[in-house]
Amino acid sequence: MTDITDRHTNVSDLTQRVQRLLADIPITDVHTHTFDPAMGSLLLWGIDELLTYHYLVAEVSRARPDMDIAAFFGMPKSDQADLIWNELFVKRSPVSEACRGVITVMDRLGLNTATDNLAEARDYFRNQNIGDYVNTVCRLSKVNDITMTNDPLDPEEYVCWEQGFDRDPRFHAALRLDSALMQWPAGVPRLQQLGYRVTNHLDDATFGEIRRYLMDWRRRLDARYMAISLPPTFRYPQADACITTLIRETVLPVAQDTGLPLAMMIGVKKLTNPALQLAGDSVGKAEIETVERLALDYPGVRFAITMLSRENMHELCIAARKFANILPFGCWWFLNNPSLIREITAMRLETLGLSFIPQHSDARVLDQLIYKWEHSRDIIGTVLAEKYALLPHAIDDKTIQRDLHHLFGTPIAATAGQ
Ligand code: FIX
Ligand code: ZN
Repeated sequence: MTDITDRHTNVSDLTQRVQRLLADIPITDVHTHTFDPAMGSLLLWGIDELLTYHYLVAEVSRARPDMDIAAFFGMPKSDQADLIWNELFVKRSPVSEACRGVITVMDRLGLNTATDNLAEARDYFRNQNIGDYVNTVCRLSKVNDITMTNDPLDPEEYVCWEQGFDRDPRFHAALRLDSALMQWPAGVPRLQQLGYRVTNHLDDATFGEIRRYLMDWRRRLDARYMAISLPPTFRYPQADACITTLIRETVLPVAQDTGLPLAMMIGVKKLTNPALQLAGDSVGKAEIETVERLALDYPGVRFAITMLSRENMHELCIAARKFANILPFGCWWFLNNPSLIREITAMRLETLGLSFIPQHSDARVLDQLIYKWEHSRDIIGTVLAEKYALLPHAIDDKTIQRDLHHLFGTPIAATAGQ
């Protein structure tokens, strides 16, 4: 039995080895809001987009409670960015995770982070072309496989798919279902515009047309999975809930017939504060029994699940121990902070071994891949090293690399039956 001193040496040695090896592991990012560079202005990048990320809008609304948020949103994006920089980075120390992220990106790009203005940063980005810059971001972040969030009902995105484009092999599609199915019948007019003969009535004809929509666009996007975000009140079974009926009658049959995984992101309370727009969403504790019943009733469907409430994450680990068709993934949104990534990763390793996907970036701005993955690799690698250090036998580099490839290098679809 190694004594406490040896054990501490062992942990620090293992941590250094894991981090060294992890630095060379290509990362698969299973959920982002970035886009293939061929999709034009849908792909957000650069200092003004980084600084007007909705996480920072929420934080500047706290730094400036006197600010008229509607007037803020009416300002040019560069003025919004200047204001956020001044309030959160100059007048206050950028210690929040979202602020620190911007600092990490600027630093890794060689930009001065102690400046009181954005002139140098804007000059840097003005001189970038997106093709080379995607390569720079992928090189710095080690991400080489990026899953987008794709919505054919979005008019701007629809045009891209209709016109067609040469796809960048690093960017993969996921068919997002929210605009079609949530707040039914809000999606009906757009589905009809795309030629699907749906009506407001939840009947077999409409179900059949929605399934046709899913099958058509799964193929057109070459989608890796279907995805939907759901409120904490989502229940299955729930006889009188539109969304439960629609998922049961359309999404799950397609998942069963095609083997396409279904990613369910559960626990978001949309627009708790509508004035903050995207920054106005909040969190609520969902019912884990709903996830368990879905996994029980649909054993042939692969459910990739992430939840937004910290309390739900432990319940999800236990549910995943009961159902192998539940794949926990990521530390989503309000959980994507060092203290919680550490806690969640430890509980997952302790309850699930390596049978989960530890992180996704949820990046909305391309450059965020740099910080979201650097910050997460540091923590996840360290927690894994601590678990290795508890084993009495030596762990060689090959074993560590095998485990890291498994944790960081497999897309949701490929982890079926892992
Ligand atoms: O539903 C989602 O995909 C969420 O991740 C987003 O709606 C959210 O705004 C986000 O970007 C969180 O990180
Ligand atoms: Zn997301």
